[in-house]
Amino acid sequence: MKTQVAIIGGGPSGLLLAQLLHRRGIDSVVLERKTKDYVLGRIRAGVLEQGLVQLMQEAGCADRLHAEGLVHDGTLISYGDTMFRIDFTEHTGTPVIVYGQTEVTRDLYAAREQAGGATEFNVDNVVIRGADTDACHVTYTVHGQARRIDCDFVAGCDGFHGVSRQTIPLDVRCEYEKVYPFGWLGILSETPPVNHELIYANSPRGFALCSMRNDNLSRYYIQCSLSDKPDDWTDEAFWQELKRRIPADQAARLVTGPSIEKSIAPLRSFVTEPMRWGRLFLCGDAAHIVPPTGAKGLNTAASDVHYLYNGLRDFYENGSSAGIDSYSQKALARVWKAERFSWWFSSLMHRYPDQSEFDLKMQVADLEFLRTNMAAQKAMAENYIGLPY
Ligand code: FAS
Ligand code: PHB
Repeated sequence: MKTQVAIIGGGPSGLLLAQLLHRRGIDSVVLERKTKDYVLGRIRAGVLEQGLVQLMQEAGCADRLHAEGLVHDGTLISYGDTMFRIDFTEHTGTPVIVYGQTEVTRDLYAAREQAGGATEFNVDNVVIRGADTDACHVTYTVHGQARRIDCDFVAGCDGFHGVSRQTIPLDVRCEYEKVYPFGWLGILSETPPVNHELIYANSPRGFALCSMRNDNLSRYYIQCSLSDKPDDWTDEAFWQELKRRIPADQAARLVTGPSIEKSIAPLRSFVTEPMRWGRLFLCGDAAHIVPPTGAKGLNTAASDVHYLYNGLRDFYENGSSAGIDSYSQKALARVWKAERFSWWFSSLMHRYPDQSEFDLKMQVADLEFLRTNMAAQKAMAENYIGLPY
């Protein structure tokens, strides 16, 4: 088989890139390790920056997003029983959209199928070969059958545990990592959200987040120990702990119910440089990871896709390699700002085992400054709604 761009990974990065390229007549093949249902079953991000919304529009996939997505003009932040609001639209003129990553991925798969795009599921043993030569190709197996795709370029959109990043030689790659001493226990429940906006809560018992997917589907998280397993937490224990971490008036109005999904995500900050090696380009979680506190994971994958899509378009339509040659530097410039914001917001909102009494005083002073200073709120809002591409 031959294609212009071989895309490893059928998550949001790979699918969005494939759809954007298709709309410009650039051919791609998507190779996905799992099944479509498995990919859609993963409950992940919930908040979309305008940049991702615009890319979905450019991809022709934004109808349902606009019909069902929830426009959020701000968010609530609480510490103890103090709660204040950051008004994104007042500070930046821009809201965010609450629309689950599962739905983004579902819309992109529907578009891929409608376009008749080639997607191979259940692929194994993916190996990217000759990325640093003019004979770039990918070999893999499907149900034990050996396959090969000859391609101009490879987009490594296969997430943190994929093969793409590992293809770049160790003496070329430079990796930066911070592992957080806690995880997020998340549940999905068919209950009305406790508030129409998100609540990020810093409490002496740890972080909590109240989010949602729609008027009767809520998403809640609590900071938990890395040694916890989802089965260690009954629904009742989760609800009781969540109530202890959010302001009393919110806890009093919390509607509880059975969890329909329960999972624990470890938190890390991670970046690999460069994001390009020859004909291989890394996109999304394959290149970087953020703690989900700032809702930057999916949204930073989107800006990578934006840079790579426009670079490949420039190459095929104008014969210029300027865009693909500057991809890594452009993408990383924005990645590091997302890493900083996610690290800062995580430091502000979580309890760390090694925090001293002084550290806790600094955290409260930081929160007080954010609550009372409009310049601080504007800076927070600009990062949260998404820095420019
Ligand atoms: P993905 O990991 O989504 O997709 C990669 C795809 O590649 C997967 O479908 C995988 O099956 C496939 N793949 C892997 N190896 C392969 C191989 N060798 N061959 C072929 N295919 C292969 N972000 C937020 O903004 N908010 C959140 O609340 C949030 N929660 C998260 C919770 C968890 C548990 C995780 C892991 C991430 C979370 N994220 C969150 C970040 C998440 O949304 C990612 O940023 C987003 O999925 C990035 O999309 P992709 O880059 O497409 O990577
Ligand atoms: C979610 O709704 O899953 C969500 C929202 C905001 C975050 C993280 C997760 O910062």
